[in-house]
Amino acid sequence: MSPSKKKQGDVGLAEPKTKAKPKLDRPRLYKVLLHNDDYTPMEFVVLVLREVFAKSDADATAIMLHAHTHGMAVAGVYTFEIAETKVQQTMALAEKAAFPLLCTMEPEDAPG
Ligand code: TYC
Repeated sequence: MSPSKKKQGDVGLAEPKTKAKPKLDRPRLYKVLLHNDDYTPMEFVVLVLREVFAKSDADATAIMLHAHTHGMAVAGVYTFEIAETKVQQTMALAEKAAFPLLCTMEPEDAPG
């Protein structure tokens, strides 16, 4: 029998289980967070924000001060793999310098 000949009740006659979507969903985005601590120097946090997150000196300083004052700050918002890489790069720099700087990521609120 040819593969196209399907008997009644065969899955070939069923409605598709999922309907084709007219548009692709946008990729989910992730916030990369820098957490405050009492030991990492401010200059080091600014350096990380400049080198890993490509921030200007002014933006890096503002983000660092936000983390220093409020406990944490959003360093940037990225797709999953970019966010993951930036977390790893930040933690590698902090570990190499023996500072306890903590960097994590979390999903952005799903779009309405
Ligand atoms: N609180 C640190 C200090 O006073 C500086 C700092 C800022 C550390 C932001 C971490 O994410 C951070 N040296």
